[in-house]
Amino acid sequence: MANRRSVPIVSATLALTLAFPLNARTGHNEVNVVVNFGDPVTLAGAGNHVVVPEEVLIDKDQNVTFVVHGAGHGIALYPVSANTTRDGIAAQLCGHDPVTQECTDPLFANGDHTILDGKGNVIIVTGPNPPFQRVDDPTDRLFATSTQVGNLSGVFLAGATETTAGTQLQFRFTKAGRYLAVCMNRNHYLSNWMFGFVTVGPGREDEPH
Ligand SMILES: [Cu+2]
Repeated sequence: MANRRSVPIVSATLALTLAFPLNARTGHNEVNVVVNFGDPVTLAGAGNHVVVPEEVLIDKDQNVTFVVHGAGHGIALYPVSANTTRDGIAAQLCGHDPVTQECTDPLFANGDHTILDGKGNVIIVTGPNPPFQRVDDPTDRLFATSTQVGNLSGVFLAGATETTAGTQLQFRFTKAGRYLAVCMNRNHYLSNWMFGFVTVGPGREDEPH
């Protein structure tokens, strides 16, 4: 469902990005790709717990701006192997009812889960909740917005509402590779599959001549 929904939004986002390159350095060709963290139309419920688009492709040294929609989201970013797929990650998360698309195990999100990439490398170990209130494994992670310190879980990001813009976080990808962006909300990620990928190409200077 998210795939179908993402198509027109990607087009609109790219059009906006190209129409308004807000960069004070004239002559500097800045590319900024928007990834919506939370569905920008459906602002509540499981339908909000998606990353739109689920896949983006950029060149090295380009930016991704994560724009947060709806409530309860935290963003964490991990490098993964190039052969890591959406299906491969989803197969390690809560199984979904084929009709309702809902997680069939209400206890799943609080369990201890280990997420592997396509090569079998350990990417995320969640530990159980309690005490781990977030999807919050710092190992090899590039950044996290809502990490737990001691017993205090980090606050989630302010998302866009009908009338208010949400948090906009920009990350500059300086190394080629494939990256997994997950929601740090255990229910959103582990139960509702709220994750997406950024693939970073080698960049022009690295291309063979
Ligand atoms: Cu979320």
